[in-house]
Formats: sequence, C-alpha cells, structure tokens
Amino acid sequence: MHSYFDKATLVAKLKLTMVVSQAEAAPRSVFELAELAFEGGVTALQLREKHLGDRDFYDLAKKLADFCRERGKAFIVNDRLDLALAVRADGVHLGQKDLPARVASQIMVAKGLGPKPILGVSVSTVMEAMAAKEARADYLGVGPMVNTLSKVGAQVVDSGQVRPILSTGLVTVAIGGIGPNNAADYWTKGFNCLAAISAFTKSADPAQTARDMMVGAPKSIGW
Ligand code: TZP
Ligand code: MG
Repeated sequence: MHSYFDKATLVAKLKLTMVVSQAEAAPRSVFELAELAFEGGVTALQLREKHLGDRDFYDLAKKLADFCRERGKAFIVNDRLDLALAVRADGVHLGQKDLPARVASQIMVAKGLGPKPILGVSVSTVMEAMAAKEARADYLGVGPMVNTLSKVGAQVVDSGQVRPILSTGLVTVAIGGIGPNNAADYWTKGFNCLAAISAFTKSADPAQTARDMMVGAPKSIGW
C-alpha cells in the first residue's frame, strides 16, 4: 500500500465506482448523474474523458473534485496525472498505454505534492497485475470482465487469470459489462470493488441501480 490510505479505507472509498464522461452521461450532466448515483450508494466517481481539450478537462475536473469532496465521495481522474494533481483529485487511473505507473509513482512522491494520491492501473492479465504492483499501484482495475460496448476491442480477462490477479494482494476493482444482473457474481469471486459505466448511464434510476449492485457486497474485506 503506497497511497495515503490503508487498504480497508481504499476499498470503502472505491467500493462502487461510476466511471463516466460527459458524452456518456448525456442527456444528464455528469453532476446530475453523480447526484443520483451517490444517493444509491456509489462511493466514487472516475472522470474518463477521451476527447476534451485540456482547459475544458481541467475546468470540469476541478468542479467535479469540489463536488465530490463536498459529498464525501472519492474522485479519480482517468489518464491524466497532471490534471489529477492540479485539481487535487483523490487519485489517478492509468491504462497500459498511458504514462507508466512506475513513472506516475515517482512523480507523485516528489517533494511538495503532499500525500501521494491513489494510483489505479488497468490490467487484464496477471503479468500486468504484477507489474502494476511493482510500480507501486494501490489498486487494480481488472477488466473488461466481459465484452462491452463501452470499451470496444479490449481483451477480455481470461477466467483463469482472475484468481492469480486477486492474489496479488492489491485492492481489486472489477470492470466491464458489470451491472445489477451480474454484480453479485463478482462479489462472490472475491473482488473488493466494482466499477461500471453503462449500468449507470443507461439506467432510468441510477440510485436503484447502485443499490442493486451492492447486493452481495461483503461487509468487511477480511484483511
Ligand atoms: N475498462 C475496462 S472495461 C471498461 C473500462 C473503462 C468499460 C466499462 O464500461 P461498462 O459500460 O461498465 O461495461
Ligand atoms: Mg487510459
């Protein structure tokens, strides 16, 4: 564990994460959608914008960071360590093609940046999971668990990789094709946290979706 938080606290923070962009949230705003999802028990918001200019990204991230802080929810920025630091987000989430996690860790512990923010890394194999651990990641975003329109073309996690990935000892967040109908399966498999895009963005009642996805979640992490 390398972030400011211990494992149990990190699990509580990321327990049910809504990942979202403005386009995916439409016709709602990200703020409207987040308010509904938070009401149902979503604990964290990850902003995942792929096509915004830097200034627009910064302005949105800054507002969302304040919005989440006021509501006691974690705020994670996808892809952009610089913007995560600039808006004092709780953390950054990096993929296999983003800034290497090892480099992000070095930057984050550099003098003057305060407590190290949470570092999450997307993985789909145990090799990637081991490398993320070596690079001092705090949690693993494991997915896609099944094919999903939200990340077309991504390699689905082989079922045989799940157990060894869970054994790395890092906090695990399952993602990809997860919603109210199958969330309980992932709690049963032993993931600490779940994350989703379309389950929330396409829901007529995101608060109820969040409640439904929490059914079967373990009360404690058993560490
Ligand atoms: N990383 C792995 S799968 C995925 C991301 C960002 C997309 C998840 O979207 P959905 O709609 O919850 O399947
Ligand atoms: Mg990325």
